[in-house]
Amino acid sequence: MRIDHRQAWDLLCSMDRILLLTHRLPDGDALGSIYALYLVLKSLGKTVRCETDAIPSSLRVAVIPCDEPAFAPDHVVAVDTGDRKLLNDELNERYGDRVDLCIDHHGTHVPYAEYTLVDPTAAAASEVLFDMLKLAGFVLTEPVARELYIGISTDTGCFRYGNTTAKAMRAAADLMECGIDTEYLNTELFETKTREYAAFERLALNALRTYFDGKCAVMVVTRAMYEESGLDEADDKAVNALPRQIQGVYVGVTVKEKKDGGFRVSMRSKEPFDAAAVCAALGGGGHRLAAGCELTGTAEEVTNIILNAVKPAIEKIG
Ligand SMILES: [Mn+2]
Repeated sequence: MRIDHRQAWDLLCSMDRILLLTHRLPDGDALGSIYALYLVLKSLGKTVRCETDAIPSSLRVAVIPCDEPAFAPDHVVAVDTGDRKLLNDELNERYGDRVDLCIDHHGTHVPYAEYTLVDPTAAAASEVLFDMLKLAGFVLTEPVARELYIGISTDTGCFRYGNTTAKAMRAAADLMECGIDTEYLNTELFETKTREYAAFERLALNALRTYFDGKCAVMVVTRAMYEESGLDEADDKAVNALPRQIQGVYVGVTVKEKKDGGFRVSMRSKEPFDAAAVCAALGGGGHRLAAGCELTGTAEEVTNIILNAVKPAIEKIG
């Protein structure tokens, strides 16, 4: 059942012995929203703990001490998780059908919780939480503000993506006024690379090729690149942005060789190229300017499948 911010707050206040969950391969919003909610519930005197997947080292700045002894939860709350399938398999199996409340911002939200607070106009689940806390008159502490800022800033690409609204920026301004060090956070979140990532990026960029008069860029990332750079797979997401960054490119494609064979394809585009349509035709899906699919074959075969699939749309652009 859909509920509003006020009802979600009242519901949280009525709960205790709460387990907090978020989606697999956690990003900044997943962690910012789960930890912000953890801190808020702790400050209300509740017994609460978080269960998350492995946290990428690029998001270490978000991590707070929350090693609670395990307890059997009376209530389960999920944040930033638009579908129970996005919980990791183990958590989905154990808790997927008994989530009491989900707080989310995905327009594609597939209901699974008993109560759902979803606001697709919010840039981040952390913004939904911010709205709820503001409405409830909860006085934000610096640690809570910091987590919410991490969530909103990462889901908007540091306030650059199309989901950046004036409202999201106002929320960030309010969070700044709680005394958080945004310069430090922005440097950690958007500028700092591990040595392994820098080595991995160099190898990946060496493999980048352009096609169709420079309108399409394809970068094939092989298993050898992970081995040579020492990069953990959980930390490889940022390279997906690289092919589209080149001037004149309408569609940038990152093709990553999976551990167990096959390739994961990430497609980023610029208007008027519809990446979602191309990826849907290849058995995947996503958003208009950021989509994906999975393909099998050799790297060369997969590249050819992609080039054939993007060709008609590129020719239309002219
Ligand atoms: Mn999010």
